[in-house]
Amino acid sequence: MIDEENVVDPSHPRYKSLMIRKKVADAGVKGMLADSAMIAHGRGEAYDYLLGEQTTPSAMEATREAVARLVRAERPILSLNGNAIALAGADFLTIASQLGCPVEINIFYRTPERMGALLGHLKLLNSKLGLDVEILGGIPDARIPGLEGPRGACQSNGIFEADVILVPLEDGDRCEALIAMGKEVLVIDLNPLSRSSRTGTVGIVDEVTRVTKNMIQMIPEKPSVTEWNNNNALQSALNHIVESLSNKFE
Ligand code: PTJ
Repeated sequence: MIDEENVVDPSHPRYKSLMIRKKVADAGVKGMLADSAMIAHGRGEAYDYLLGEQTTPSAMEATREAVARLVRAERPILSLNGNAIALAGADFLTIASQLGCPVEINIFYRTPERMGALLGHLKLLNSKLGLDVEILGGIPDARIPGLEGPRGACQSNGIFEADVILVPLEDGDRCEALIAMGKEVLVIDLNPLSRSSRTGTVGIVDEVTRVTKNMIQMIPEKPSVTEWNNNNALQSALNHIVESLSNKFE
């Protein structure tokens, strides 16, 4: 499967999933991630397994709705944590460039070392891709009200002032705090039962690397915002899991 040099055999039936896991492992070695990053990833993998490791129709609809809201926004922003950057940093920069908005590194377990590694990684990707996306988060000068400690730190010209915010793999507290600030919060989380999925304006129940690829395709289409019912969308995701489990051994 993965040998001692961390090389994945492409013939393995779960090659894609193992390659995604390898991205997390490699970023951990570079000091970009929280100690619990692989546990969080494993939780996501379990839900993805139950979803069939595919974008369900309801996740595609939620992605379209999130894109519509980002396109409509006056001050959109992508809030990126360690796992999101490890898994899809280049795609998030591409999305920010398409939308003409900044990204902001906003991490739960904030240390100067991790911030430095994440900023360095995104700057490198920016130049490799030939992009000039503004990367915020390094010099926080504002606080998300109600969030204690370093995780509430943000930039006034970024997350603090944004009207629509994309938050992949977010923790429930911050999602709630951002909603309380009056923002539209677009969540990417494989767990349809998580507080983030349930609290967000739009919950996309899908794997982050598939979501970013879909968003890059959809942004030029400029979809329209609908009357979004987040509970219905989350229920569809749960129904998909239940139906696929009940058909398993038929
Ligand atoms: O970089 P930091 O310090 O901000 O820390 C990031 C983590 C992810 C470690 C931190 O926010 C955390 O502990 O998150 P939680 O509370 O474990 O929540 C992560 C959520 O993301 C869980 O509900 C997982 O199911 C989901 N998830 C994990 N991997 C993926 C995912 N959702 C989409 N795509 C994934 N690849």
